Amino acid sequence: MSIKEIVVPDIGDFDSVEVIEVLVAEGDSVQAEDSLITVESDKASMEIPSSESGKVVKMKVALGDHISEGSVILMMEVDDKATSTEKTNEEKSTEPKAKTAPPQRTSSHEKMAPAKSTPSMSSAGKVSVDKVSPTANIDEIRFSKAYASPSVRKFARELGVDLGNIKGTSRKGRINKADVKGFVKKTLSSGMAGGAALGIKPMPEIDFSQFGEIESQPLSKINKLTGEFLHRSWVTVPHVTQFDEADITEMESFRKQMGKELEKDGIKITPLAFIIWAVVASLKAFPRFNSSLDASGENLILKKYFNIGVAVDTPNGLVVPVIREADQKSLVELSQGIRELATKAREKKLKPSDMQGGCFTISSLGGIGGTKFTPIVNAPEVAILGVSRSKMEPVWNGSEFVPRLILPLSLSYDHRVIDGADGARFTTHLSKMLSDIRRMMV
Ligand code: CAO
Repeated sequence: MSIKEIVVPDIGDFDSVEVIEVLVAEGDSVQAEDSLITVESDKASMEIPSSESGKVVKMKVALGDHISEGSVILMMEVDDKATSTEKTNEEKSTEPKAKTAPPQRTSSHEKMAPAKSTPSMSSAGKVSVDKVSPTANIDEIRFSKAYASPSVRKFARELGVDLGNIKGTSRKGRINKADVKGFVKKTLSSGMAGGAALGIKPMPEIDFSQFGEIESQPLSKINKLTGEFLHRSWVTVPHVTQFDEADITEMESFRKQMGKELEKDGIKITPLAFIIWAVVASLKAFPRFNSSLDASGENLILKKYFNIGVAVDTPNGLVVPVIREADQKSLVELSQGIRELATKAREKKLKPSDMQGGCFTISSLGGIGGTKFTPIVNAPEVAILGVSRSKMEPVWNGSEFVPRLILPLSLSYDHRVIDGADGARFTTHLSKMLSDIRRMMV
């Protein structure tokens, strides 16, 4: 090991130019030809590459310094053995190669017209366009017009980031590496990553106030969290929704009869308790609906427990508390469980553990209205049941139309795990359970 001075090489007619970017820091490991600093004259800017590989032990320049050929940029700890091996290899090579890449020039956004692509001098001395192939979601014209150095352009391309979307924070609006990292971080946390990964351009920023009066309201914490989960499920789970309906005429008359008896004890039973019971019976008959794919997507984890999530509408947004061991609970216990969790949810008293461990979710909009809807699977669960408002309808019994109370059901499922035929079998079974409550006794 030895300590070497890394100096500014021949930079042509650049003399006493200002350091506008320091691209490495003490302690960094650097490869030969990695860019160390960017300098700028009144004509153009240029990246100065390293002539050696090693570890930066001392920086000798700082932002704003003026440097010329021969100025010391930094002190580097160099592995002499590696250098001599490299040299031997280079000598063996039949093609002569320049040891140090010439400095990389980039256009100045003020003095020079923006380059069509991003030319940089390769180590063989030839002009090469970006080494990384263009990414689908990069607008090449905006990318080329962006004010950034070749290394920042390369970095952005590697991440698939369109520099045209970034506002530079360096002098004169130049985009630096930190700006690219900040943009990626912001994009990931705003849930835009799914779109970028799919090659979808970000939503344009529109000033809606130009069309009329507006009010900006921040999303609640629950809105943001739920939005992230739903977005992930929407883009990663291939959804199919199976519609069906159940004749709940008998179930409703039984519920009303029971309701009267239980009213004096302050207990109220809604259709949802029956639906949870029927869902559990259907999960037992179709165990694949009570499963999750593991993170690798290669194995199906079948669950032997029956924890049912119930979507609850609260003033702050949608939450999904879980009724544990629903298979062990009576209708009254299920009703009390729903009420307790819904109250806790609306009073913001749910604990994280109240929302974990679900196997299957029910989203009931029956108390509100609507005919059908397509719920989004609460991944990693593989299916969700949407329940809409029941309605009295004329049903043909073979000889005449009779009034029957019909409950609309919408089952969305993960098509990677559940086939269409099984989707239809599940809702048929569920409908049968709800239509004939004598089955509850069996
Ligand atoms: N058809 C007709 N009436 C229904 C019904 C249905 N499918 N489901 C419930 N009702 C009735 C109830 O019987 C009750 O009527 P009464 O007061 O006359 O007895 C009334 O509607 C209100 O019920 P409820 O909504 O208070 O109770 P619930 O047990 O049905 O539901 C809960 C509880 C917490 C699920 C519900 O309040 C809720 O928050 N629903 C919204 C869920 C949601 O936002 N889903 C969308 C998620 S996005 O996928």
